[in-house]
Amino acid sequence: MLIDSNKIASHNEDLIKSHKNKLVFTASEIGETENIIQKLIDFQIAIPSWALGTGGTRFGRFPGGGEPRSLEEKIEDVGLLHTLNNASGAISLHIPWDIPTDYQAIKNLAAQHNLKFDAVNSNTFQDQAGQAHSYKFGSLQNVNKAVRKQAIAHNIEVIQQGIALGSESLTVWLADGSCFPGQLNFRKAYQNTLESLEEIYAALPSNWKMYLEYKCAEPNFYSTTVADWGQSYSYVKKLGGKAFTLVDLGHHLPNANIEQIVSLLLMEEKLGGFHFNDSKYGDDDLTAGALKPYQLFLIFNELVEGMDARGMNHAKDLGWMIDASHNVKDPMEDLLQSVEGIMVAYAQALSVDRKALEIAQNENDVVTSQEILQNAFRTDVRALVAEARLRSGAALNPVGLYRDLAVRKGLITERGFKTVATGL
Ligand code: AOS
Ligand code: ZN
Ligand code: ZN
Repeated sequence: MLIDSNKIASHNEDLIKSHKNKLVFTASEIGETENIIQKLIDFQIAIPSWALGTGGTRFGRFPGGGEPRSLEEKIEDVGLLHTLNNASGAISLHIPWDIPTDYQAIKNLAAQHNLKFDAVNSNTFQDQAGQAHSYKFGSLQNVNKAVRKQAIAHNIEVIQQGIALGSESLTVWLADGSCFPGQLNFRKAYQNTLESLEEIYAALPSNWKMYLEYKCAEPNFYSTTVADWGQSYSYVKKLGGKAFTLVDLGHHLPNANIEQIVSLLLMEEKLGGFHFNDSKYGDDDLTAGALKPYQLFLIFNELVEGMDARGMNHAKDLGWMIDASHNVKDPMEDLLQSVEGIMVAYAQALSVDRKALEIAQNENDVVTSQEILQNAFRTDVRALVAEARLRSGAALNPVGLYRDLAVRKGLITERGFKTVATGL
Protein backbone atom coordinates (compact mmCIF):
# COMPACT_ATOMS: atom_id res chain seq x y z
CA MET A 1 0.00 0.00 0.00
CA LEU A 2 1.34 3.41 -0.99
CA ILE A 3 -0.04 6.91 -0.42
CA ASP A 4 -0.28 8.94 -3.60
CA SER A 5 1.34 12.39 -3.42
CA ASN A 6 -1.79 13.84 -5.09
CA LYS A 7 -3.83 12.68 -2.10
CA ILE A 8 -1.47 14.52 0.23
CA ALA A 9 -1.61 17.62 -1.95
CA SER A 10 -5.40 17.74 -1.97
CA HIS A 11 -5.54 17.10 1.80
CA ASN A 12 -3.14 20.03 2.31
CA GLU A 13 -5.16 22.18 -0.10
CA ASP A 14 -8.23 21.75 2.10
CA LEU A 15 -6.36 22.83 5.23
CA ILE A 16 -3.97 25.43 3.86
CA LYS A 17 -5.98 28.55 4.61
CA SER A 18 -6.50 27.94 8.29
CA HIS A 19 -2.92 26.62 8.57
CA LYS A 20 -1.44 29.81 7.10
CA ASN A 21 -3.49 31.95 9.49
CA LYS A 22 -2.14 29.99 12.46
CA LEU A 23 1.40 30.21 11.10
CA VAL A 24 1.22 34.01 10.83
CA PHE A 25 -0.02 34.21 14.40
CA THR A 26 2.72 31.86 15.69
CA ALA A 27 5.39 33.88 13.90
CA SER A 28 4.02 37.05 15.49
CA GLU A 29 4.44 35.40 18.91
CA ILE A 30 7.87 33.86 18.38
CA GLY A 31 9.62 36.14 15.91
CA GLU A 32 12.29 34.36 13.84
CA THR A 33 10.78 31.04 12.75
CA GLU A 34 12.67 30.07 9.55
CA ASN A 35 15.57 28.61 11.49
CA ILE A 36 13.18 26.58 13.66
CA ILE A 37 11.24 25.26 10.65
CA GLN A 38 14.46 24.15 8.92
CA LYS A 39 15.60 22.29 12.05
CA LEU A 40 12.20 20.59 12.23
CA ILE A 41 12.47 19.52 8.58
CA ASP A 42 15.88 17.97 9.28
CA PHE A 43 14.84 16.14 12.46
CA GLN A 44 14.03 12.43 12.03
CA ILE A 45 12.84 9.97 14.64
CA ALA A 46 13.45 6.26 14.11
CA ILE A 47 10.55 3.85 14.45
CA PRO A 48 11.21 0.52 16.19
CA SER A 49 10.14 -2.50 14.19
CA TRP A 50 8.38 -3.94 17.25
CA ALA A 51 6.06 -0.97 17.70
CA LEU A 52 4.08 -1.64 14.52
CA GLY A 53 2.00 -4.44 16.02
CA THR A 54 -0.14 -4.49 19.14
CA GLY A 55 2.11 -5.37 22.07
CA GLY A 56 -0.42 -6.54 24.63
CA THR A 57 0.46 -7.28 28.22
CA ARG A 58 1.21 -10.50 30.08
CA PHE A 59 -2.55 -10.74 30.64
CA GLY A 60 -3.62 -10.66 27.04
CA ARG A 61 -3.21 -9.27 23.58
CA PHE A 62 -5.89 -7.88 21.30
CA PRO A 63 -4.52 -7.79 17.75
CA GLY A 64 -5.83 -4.98 15.61
CA GLY A 65 -5.68 -6.55 12.17
CA GLY A 66 -3.51 -5.82 9.15
CA GLU A 67 -0.36 -5.90 11.28
CA PRO A 68 2.94 -6.49 9.48
CA ARG A 69 3.74 -10.18 9.06
CA SER A 70 7.31 -9.78 7.91
CA LEU A 71 10.27 -7.42 7.92
CA GLU A 72 9.19 -6.25 4.46
CA GLU A 73 5.76 -5.26 5.78
CA LYS A 74 7.30 -3.50 8.79
CA ILE A 75 9.40 -1.43 6.40
CA GLU A 76 6.28 -0.67 4.37
CA ASP A 77 4.48 0.51 7.51
CA VAL A 78 7.30 2.85 8.49
CA GLY A 79 7.33 4.02 4.88
CA LEU A 80 3.64 4.96 5.24
CA LEU A 81 4.36 6.91 8.44
CA HIS A 82 7.26 8.70 6.77
CA THR A 83 5.11 9.59 3.75
CA LEU A 84 2.55 11.14 6.08
CA ASN A 85 4.92 13.12 8.33
CA ASN A 86 8.35 13.12 6.67
CA ALA A 87 9.80 12.79 10.17
CA SER A 88 10.10 9.01 10.54
CA GLY A 89 12.91 8.33 8.08
CA ALA A 90 14.50 5.37 9.84
CA ILE A 91 13.65 1.94 11.20
CA SER A 92 15.32 0.21 14.13
CA LEU A 93 15.50 -3.57 13.86
CA HIS A 94 15.47 -6.20 16.53
CA ILE A 95 17.50 -9.35 16.06
CA PRO A 96 16.41 -12.17 15.86
CA TRP A 97 12.86 -10.93 15.24
CA ASP A 98 13.86 -9.14 12.03
CA ILE A 99 16.58 -11.18 10.33
CA PRO A 100 16.48 -10.47 6.57
CA THR A 101 16.63 -13.31 4.11
CA ASP A 102 17.86 -11.15 1.25
CA TYR A 103 19.90 -8.16 2.45
CA GLN A 104 20.08 -6.36 -0.87
CA ALA A 105 16.32 -6.67 -1.40
CA ILE A 106 15.67 -5.29 2.10
CA LYS A 107 18.07 -2.41 1.53
CA ASN A 108 16.40 -1.61 -1.78
CA LEU A 109 12.96 -1.69 -0.20
CA ALA A 110 14.05 0.67 2.58
CA ALA A 111 15.64 3.01 0.02
CA GLN A 112 12.40 3.04 -1.99
CA HIS A 113 10.67 4.34 1.12
CA ASN A 114 13.50 6.81 1.90
CA LEU A 115 14.32 4.94 5.10
CA LYS A 116 17.66 4.43 6.81
CA PHE A 117 18.53 1.65 9.23
CA ASP A 118 18.89 3.05 12.72
CA ALA A 119 20.44 1.17 15.67
CA VAL A 120 20.17 -2.61 15.65
CA ASN A 121 18.93 -4.15 18.89
CA SER A 122 20.16 -7.39 20.40
CA ASN A 123 17.96 -9.72 22.39
CA THR A 124 19.29 -11.68 25.33
CA PHE A 125 16.10 -11.39 27.34
CA GLN A 126 14.32 -14.30 25.63
CA ASP A 127 15.44 -17.83 24.87
CA GLN A 128 15.28 -18.68 21.19
CA ALA A 129 14.48 -22.11 19.75
CA GLY A 130 17.57 -24.27 19.48
CA GLN A 131 19.64 -22.08 21.78
CA ALA A 132 22.18 -24.05 23.88
CA HIS A 133 21.91 -22.06 27.13
CA SER A 134 19.05 -20.25 28.86
CA TYR A 135 19.02 -16.57 29.86
CA LYS A 136 16.77 -17.27 32.83
CA PHE A 137 19.48 -16.04 35.21
CA GLY A 138 20.86 -13.32 33.01
CA SER A 139 23.02 -13.05 29.95
CA LEU A 140 26.14 -10.86 30.06
CA GLN A 141 26.17 -11.04 33.87
CA ASN A 142 25.60 -14.80 34.10
CA VAL A 143 27.63 -16.79 36.63
CA ASN A 144 28.15 -19.41 33.90
CA LYS A 145 30.79 -18.43 31.37
CA ALA A 146 29.19 -20.50 28.60
CA VAL A 147 26.01 -18.41 28.88
CA ARG A 148 28.00 -15.20 28.75
CA LYS A 149 29.87 -16.42 25.68
CA GLN A 150 26.61 -17.23 23.93
CA ALA A 151 25.21 -13.76 24.70
CA ILE A 152 28.43 -12.08 23.52
CA ALA A 153 28.36 -14.09 20.28
CA HIS A 154 24.73 -13.04 19.73
CA ASN A 155 25.60 -9.35 20.11
CA ILE A 156 28.51 -9.71 17.69
CA GLU A 157 26.15 -11.44 15.26
CA VAL A 158 23.76 -8.47 15.59
CA ILE A 159 26.63 -6.11 14.71
CA GLN A 160 27.28 -8.21 11.57
CA GLN A 161 23.61 -8.01 10.61
CA GLY A 162 23.72 -4.26 11.12
CA ILE A 163 26.84 -3.88 8.97
CA ALA A 164 25.11 -5.78 6.15
CA LEU A 165 22.19 -3.32 6.31
CA GLY A 166 24.20 -0.12 6.69
CA SER A 167 23.29 0.51 10.32
CA GLU A 168 25.90 2.28 12.46
CA SER A 169 24.95 1.55 16.05
CA LEU A 170 24.11 -1.28 18.42
CA THR A 171 21.67 -0.85 21.31
CA VAL A 172 22.22 -3.18 24.22
CA TRP A 173 19.39 -3.44 26.69
CA LEU A 174 19.88 -6.11 29.34
CA ALA A 175 17.12 -7.74 31.31
CA ASP A 176 19.91 -8.95 33.62
CA GLY A 177 19.44 -8.50 37.34
CA SER A 178 17.97 -10.46 40.23
CA CYS A 179 14.57 -11.23 41.66
CA PHE A 180 15.50 -11.68 45.33
CA PRO A 181 18.03 -10.34 47.81
CA GLY A 182 21.03 -12.61 48.02
CA GLN A 183 20.53 -14.09 44.54
CA LEU A 184 23.33 -12.09 43.02
CA ASN A 185 26.76 -10.89 44.00
CA PHE A 186 26.41 -7.34 42.65
CA ARG A 187 30.13 -6.80 42.25
CA LYS A 188 30.66 -10.05 40.33
CA ALA A 189 27.58 -9.39 38.18
CA TYR A 190 29.02 -5.96 37.34
CA GLN A 191 32.46 -7.42 36.53
CA ASN A 192 31.03 -10.17 34.33
CA THR A 193 28.85 -7.66 32.50
CA LEU A 194 31.77 -5.30 31.97
CA GLU A 195 34.00 -8.06 30.59
CA SER A 196 31.21 -9.23 28.29
CA LEU A 197 30.54 -5.69 27.07
CA GLU A 198 34.27 -5.24 26.42
CA GLU A 199 34.25 -8.22 24.06
CA ILE A 200 31.22 -6.86 22.21
CA TYR A 201 32.77 -3.38 22.09
CA ALA A 202 35.92 -4.85 20.53
CA ALA A 203 33.80 -6.13 17.61
CA LEU A 204 32.39 -2.67 16.77
CA PRO A 205 33.51 -1.15 13.46
CA SER A 206 35.35 2.16 13.91
CA ASN A 207 32.41 4.28 12.71
CA TRP A 208 29.93 2.53 15.03
CA LYS A 209 28.48 3.51 18.39
CA MET A 210 27.29 1.26 21.18
CA TYR A 211 24.35 2.45 23.27
CA LEU A 212 23.92 0.97 26.72
CA GLU A 213 20.32 1.37 27.89
CA TYR A 214 19.47 1.38 31.59
CA LYS A 215 16.24 0.39 33.31
CA CYS A 216 15.38 0.60 37.01
CA ALA A 217 13.26 -2.56 37.15
CA GLU A 218 11.52 -5.27 35.11
CA PRO A 219 11.74 -8.12 34.33
CA ASN A 220 13.79 -8.44 37.51
CA PHE A 221 12.16 -6.76 40.47
CA TYR A 222 14.88 -6.71 43.10
CA SER A 223 17.90 -5.47 41.14
CA THR A 224 18.81 -4.59 37.57
CA THR A 225 22.45 -4.82 36.59
CA VAL A 226 22.32 -1.66 34.44
CA ALA A 227 19.68 0.06 36.53
CA ASP A 228 20.27 3.79 36.19
CA TRP A 229 22.27 6.39 34.33
CA GLY A 230 25.13 6.26 36.83
CA GLN A 231 25.57 2.56 36.31
CA SER A 232 25.35 2.85 32.52
CA TYR A 233 27.80 5.77 32.66
CA SER A 234 30.23 3.73 34.73
CA TYR A 235 30.26 1.01 32.05
CA VAL A 236 30.43 3.25 28.97
CA LYS A 237 33.18 5.37 30.54
CA LYS A 238 35.32 2.25 30.92
CA LEU A 239 34.46 0.87 27.49
CA GLY A 240 35.72 3.83 25.47
CA GLY A 241 34.83 6.60 23.05
CA LYS A 242 32.34 4.59 20.99
CA ALA A 243 30.16 3.66 23.99
CA PHE A 244 27.31 5.89 25.17
CA THR A 245 24.38 5.84 27.54
CA LEU A 246 20.89 5.52 26.10
CA VAL A 247 18.02 7.19 27.94
CA ASP A 248 14.62 5.49 27.70
CA LEU A 249 12.15 7.90 29.27
CA GLY A 250 10.14 5.08 30.86
CA HIS A 251 13.06 3.54 32.73
CA HIS A 252 13.48 5.82 35.74
CA LEU A 253 12.40 5.64 39.35
CA PRO A 254 9.42 7.92 40.02
CA ASN A 255 10.12 11.66 39.91
CA ALA A 256 13.67 11.31 38.59
CA ASN A 257 14.92 14.58 37.11
CA ILE A 258 15.49 13.23 33.60
CA GLU A 259 16.36 16.65 32.14
CA GLN A 260 19.23 17.01 34.58
CA ILE A 261 20.46 13.50 33.76
CA VAL A 262 20.39 14.41 30.08
CA SER A 263 22.24 17.66 30.62
CA LEU A 264 25.08 16.05 32.56
CA LEU A 265 25.44 13.06 30.24
CA LEU A 266 25.71 15.49 27.33
CA MET A 267 28.32 17.54 29.17
CA GLU A 268 30.32 14.38 29.83
CA GLU A 269 30.05 13.47 26.11
CA LYS A 270 28.34 10.22 27.03
CA LEU A 271 24.76 10.78 25.93
CA GLY A 272 24.08 8.46 22.99
CA GLY A 273 20.41 8.70 22.30
CA PHE A 274 16.83 8.27 23.33
CA HIS A 275 13.93 5.91 23.49
CA PHE A 276 10.94 8.23 23.63
CA ASN A 277 7.71 7.31 25.35
CA ASP A 278 5.73 8.52 28.33
CA SER A 279 4.64 6.74 31.48
CA LYS A 280 2.63 7.17 34.63
CA TYR A 281 3.69 4.14 36.69
CA GLY A 282 6.65 2.48 35.08
CA ASP A 283 7.85 1.39 31.69
CA ASP A 284 4.29 1.37 30.42
CA ASP A 285 5.23 3.08 27.22
CA LEU A 286 2.45 5.62 26.74
CA THR A 287 2.52 7.93 23.73
CA ALA A 288 5.41 10.42 23.94
CA GLY A 289 4.15 13.66 25.41
CA ALA A 290 0.75 12.19 26.31
CA LEU A 291 1.14 12.64 30.03
CA LYS A 292 4.10 14.85 30.90
CA PRO A 293 4.59 17.20 27.96
CA TYR A 294 6.30 19.77 30.20
CA GLN A 295 8.92 17.19 31.17
CA LEU A 296 9.45 16.33 27.50
CA PHE A 297 9.90 20.03 26.75
CA LEU A 298 12.37 20.45 29.62
CA ILE A 299 14.37 17.49 28.30
CA PHE A 300 14.50 19.05 24.83
CA ASN A 301 15.39 22.37 26.39
CA GLU A 302 18.51 20.75 27.90
CA LEU A 303 19.24 18.93 24.65
CA VAL A 304 19.14 22.08 22.55
CA GLU A 305 21.17 24.05 25.10
CA GLY A 306 23.75 21.29 25.60
CA MET A 307 24.08 20.32 21.95
CA ASP A 308 24.47 23.94 20.87
CA ALA A 309 27.09 24.49 23.58
CA ARG A 310 29.09 21.63 22.05
CA GLY A 311 28.39 22.62 18.44
CA MET A 312 26.54 19.37 17.77
CA ASN A 313 24.17 18.70 14.89
CA HIS A 314 20.72 18.14 16.41
CA ALA A 315 19.58 15.80 13.66
CA LYS A 316 22.68 13.63 13.36
CA ASP A 317 24.77 13.53 16.51
CA LEU A 318 22.40 11.63 18.80
CA GLY A 319 20.18 8.61 18.19
CA TRP A 320 16.47 9.51 18.29
CA MET A 321 14.04 6.68 18.54
CA ILE A 322 10.59 5.85 19.85
CA ASP A 323 10.20 2.80 22.07
CA ALA A 324 6.55 2.11 22.63
CA SER A 325 4.00 -0.61 22.99
CA HIS A 326 0.32 -0.38 22.17
CA ASN A 327 -2.54 -2.21 23.77
CA VAL A 328 -5.67 -0.48 22.60
CA LYS A 329 -4.68 1.92 19.81
CA ASP A 330 -3.87 1.41 16.16
CA PRO A 331 -0.05 1.33 16.51
CA MET A 332 0.43 3.48 13.40
CA GLU A 333 -1.83 6.22 14.73
CA ASP A 334 -0.05 6.11 18.07
CA LEU A 335 3.34 6.45 16.37
CA LEU A 336 2.10 9.48 14.41
CA GLN A 337 0.96 11.01 17.69
CA SER A 338 4.31 10.22 19.34
CA VAL A 339 6.29 11.84 16.55
CA GLU A 340 4.04 14.90 16.77
CA GLY A 341 4.51 15.10 20.56
CA ILE A 342 8.30 14.91 20.17
CA MET A 343 8.36 17.50 17.37
CA VAL A 344 6.23 19.93 19.37
CA ALA A 345 8.54 19.63 22.40
CA TYR A 346 11.58 20.15 20.15
CA ALA A 347 10.00 23.19 18.48
CA GLN A 348 9.16 24.69 21.88
CA ALA A 349 12.74 24.16 23.04
CA LEU A 350 14.04 25.82 19.86
CA SER A 351 11.85 28.84 20.58
CA VAL A 352 13.28 29.47 24.06
CA ASP A 353 14.91 32.89 24.33
CA ARG A 354 18.33 31.53 25.36
CA LYS A 355 20.08 34.87 25.75
CA ALA A 356 17.37 36.17 28.04
CA LEU A 357 17.43 32.91 30.00
CA GLU A 358 21.18 33.12 30.49
CA ILE A 359 20.93 36.68 31.75
CA ALA A 360 18.12 35.76 34.14
CA GLN A 361 20.10 32.76 35.42
CA ASN A 362 23.22 34.86 35.98
CA GLU A 363 21.18 37.40 37.91
CA ASN A 364 19.56 34.67 40.00
CA ASP A 365 16.23 35.95 38.70
CA VAL A 366 14.28 32.80 39.38
CA VAL A 367 10.91 34.22 38.36
CA THR A 368 12.10 35.46 34.96
CA SER A 369 13.91 32.17 34.26
CA GLN A 370 10.73 30.25 34.96
CA GLU A 371 8.64 32.72 32.93
CA ILE A 372 10.91 32.28 29.89
CA LEU A 373 10.56 28.50 29.92
CA GLN A 374 6.85 28.51 30.64
CA ASN A 375 6.25 31.10 27.97
CA ALA A 376 7.96 28.87 25.38
CA PHE A 377 6.03 25.83 26.61
CA ARG A 378 2.69 27.62 26.53
CA THR A 379 3.14 29.06 23.04
CA ASP A 380 1.33 26.96 20.46
CA VAL A 381 4.02 25.85 18.00
CA ARG A 382 1.98 23.23 16.17
CA ALA A 383 1.78 25.42 13.06
CA LEU A 384 5.60 25.37 12.82
CA VAL A 385 5.65 21.59 12.94
CA ALA A 386 2.88 21.45 10.34
CA GLU A 387 4.73 23.94 8.13
CA ALA A 388 7.85 21.74 8.26
CA ARG A 389 5.71 18.87 6.99
CA LEU A 390 4.07 20.99 4.31
CA ARG A 391 7.43 22.15 2.95
CA SER A 392 8.72 18.60 2.71
CA GLY A 393 5.68 17.26 0.89
CA ALA A 394 4.05 15.56 3.87
CA ALA A 395 0.56 16.00 5.32
CA LEU A 396 -0.62 18.97 7.39
CA ASN A 397 -2.62 16.57 9.54
CA PRO A 398 -1.08 13.07 9.37
CA VAL A 399 -3.56 11.31 11.67
CA GLY A 400 -6.47 12.98 9.85
CA LEU A 401 -5.22 11.88 6.46
CA TYR A 402 -4.43 8.35 7.73
CA ARG A 403 -8.08 8.10 8.75
CA ASP A 404 -9.49 9.77 5.61
CA LEU A 405 -7.57 7.32 3.44
CA ALA A 406 -8.65 4.39 5.65
CA VAL A 407 -5.07 3.12 5.69
CA ARG A 408 -5.75 0.45 8.32
CA LYS A 409 -8.70 -0.87 6.32
CA GLY A 410 -6.43 -1.10 3.27
CA LEU A 411 -3.80 -2.99 5.26
CA ILE A 412 -6.42 -5.41 6.59
CA THR A 413 -7.62 -6.05 3.03
CA GLU A 414 -4.03 -6.67 1.93
CA ARG A 415 -2.83 -8.71 4.88
CA GLY A 416 -5.92 -10.07 6.54
CA PHE A 417 -7.51 -9.46 9.92
CA LYS A 418 -5.74 -12.12 11.93
CA THR A 419 -2.11 -11.24 11.51
CA VAL A 420 0.57 -11.58 14.14
CA ALA A 421 3.49 -9.23 13.99
CA THR A 422 6.76 -11.05 14.54
CA GLY A 423 8.37 -10.22 17.86
CA LEU A 424 6.89 -9.51 21.25
C1 AOS B 1 13.00 -2.64 27.45
O1 AOS B 1 12.30 -2.29 28.41
C2 AOS B 1 13.75 -1.67 26.66
O2 AOS B 1 13.00 -0.48 26.63
C3 AOS B 1 14.22 -2.03 25.26
O3 AOS B 1 14.76 -0.88 24.70
C4 AOS B 1 13.20 -2.42 24.24
O4 AOS B 1 11.90 -2.20 24.63
C5 AOS B 1 13.40 -3.80 23.79
O5 AOS B 1 14.69 -4.01 23.32
C6 AOS B 1 12.41 -4.20 22.73
O6 AOS B 1 12.18 -5.47 22.85
ZN1 ZN C 1 13.86 1.11 25.39
ZN1 ZN D 1 11.50 -0.17 28.05
